[in-house]
Amino acid sequence: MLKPSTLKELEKIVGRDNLFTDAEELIVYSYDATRLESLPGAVVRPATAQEVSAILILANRERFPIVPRGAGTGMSGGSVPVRGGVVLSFERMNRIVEIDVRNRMAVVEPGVITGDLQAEVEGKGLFYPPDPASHQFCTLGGNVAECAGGLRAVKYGVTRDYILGLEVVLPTGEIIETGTRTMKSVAGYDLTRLIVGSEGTLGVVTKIIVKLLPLPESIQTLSAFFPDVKGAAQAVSLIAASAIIPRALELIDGGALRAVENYLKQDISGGSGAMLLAEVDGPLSVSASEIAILERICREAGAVTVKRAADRNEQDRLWKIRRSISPALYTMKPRKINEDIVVPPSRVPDIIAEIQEIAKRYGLLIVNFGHAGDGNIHVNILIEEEERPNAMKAAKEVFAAVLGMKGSISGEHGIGLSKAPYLPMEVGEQALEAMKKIKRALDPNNILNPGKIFVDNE
Ligand code: 2HG
Ligand code: ZN
Repeated sequence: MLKPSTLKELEKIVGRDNLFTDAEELIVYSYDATRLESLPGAVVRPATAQEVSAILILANRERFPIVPRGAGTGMSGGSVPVRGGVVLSFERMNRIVEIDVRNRMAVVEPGVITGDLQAEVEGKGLFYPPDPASHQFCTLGGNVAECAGGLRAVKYGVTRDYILGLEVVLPTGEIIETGTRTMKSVAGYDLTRLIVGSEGTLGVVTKIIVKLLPLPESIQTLSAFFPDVKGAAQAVSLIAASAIIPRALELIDGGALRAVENYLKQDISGGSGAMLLAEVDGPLSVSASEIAILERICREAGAVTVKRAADRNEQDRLWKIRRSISPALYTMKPRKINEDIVVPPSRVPDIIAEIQEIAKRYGLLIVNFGHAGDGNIHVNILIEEEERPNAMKAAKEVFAAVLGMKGSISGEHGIGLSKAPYLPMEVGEQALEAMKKIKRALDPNNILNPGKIFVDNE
């Protein structure tokens, strides 16, 4: 519960129009895409790093939680104010401050929508590769907090690979700059990398310097349909072992295909058991020969239909299908538990087979889709509420299988609330303690996003 005097102080910092306390306003900031929810005591919309700093200093003095929030599209509960307190929303810090074409970098505020930055730099012949499926809604601040991945990670890597530097307000209120505007720098500890993916627990990001690439000359896209997911998974592991690195290689199993066909009301697959979407880019001569090789590999792995997208419209149609899977799955059953496991790409066929086995054993509907090219599979357990205990047991078995294959329990969605109980399974007690020591050193009063990553982050 926030005291009236605290609310007055907050109002002084951000102004009356940027402090929300009414229940109907607070609800909007109480959940993310996991559908986990918890009401904050207040929401503030700061406009500068100085305002953020003043809010954090107040939070330390009065000991209330601060929860930074982008667009609330997160998939692990990272922005859910599970212990109440104050949500920091970055709607007003949404400027693209600078695009430096010659040095291929941009400076943005955390509230910029990822797709807006992509479009803006593309207009200047540049390319910001990280591409979460929610790019039209999610923000760069949220992407940095969770180290978002997305469709193009297989070739281009994830958010951390494009962050040169940050402006960060530390939990105790100091404003620091990390990194540089140069391609290299080894001056001191890499605080940029520490903050990226720290899920809003170690600092509040108020400015982001991103690295850009030249826009590839051509893009070619392929869809391949298989009788079953086994063939599609086999194709993924063959492509991963080939000399080609596609810029996207997405797998969609039969269950996910049916869901998206119902949702978009179109027959996408002619009843196929799985679909692969592959995309290559680069100079035209290179992309043309690479797409032909991918086509051949898909056929060898048993694809019955393989089609190249004829033009930009056809490419957009295919990516719309892919980006609609997650929303489509929400309509299948009352509850959607989504996991985000990643295994070495050669193990994709094994993990899919193992998950199917686990689903059968527990009598659960589990669909698999995602960024199979980099081994990152979105395992979605779709349930009625009464199936939850079984779903949790099944998820734990999936994690054990993933770790047995030297994988990770989260490729891109983060630990947040939903995976906190399982983090020790992956990192072990000593690494976990090292992480907690960093947290305690930077945030001695546990002001910033408490309850996340560690089950007991006191
Ligand atoms: C995607 O790739 C997102 O579509 C969402 O990461 C995944 O809903 C999901 O499981
Ligand atoms: Zn994803």
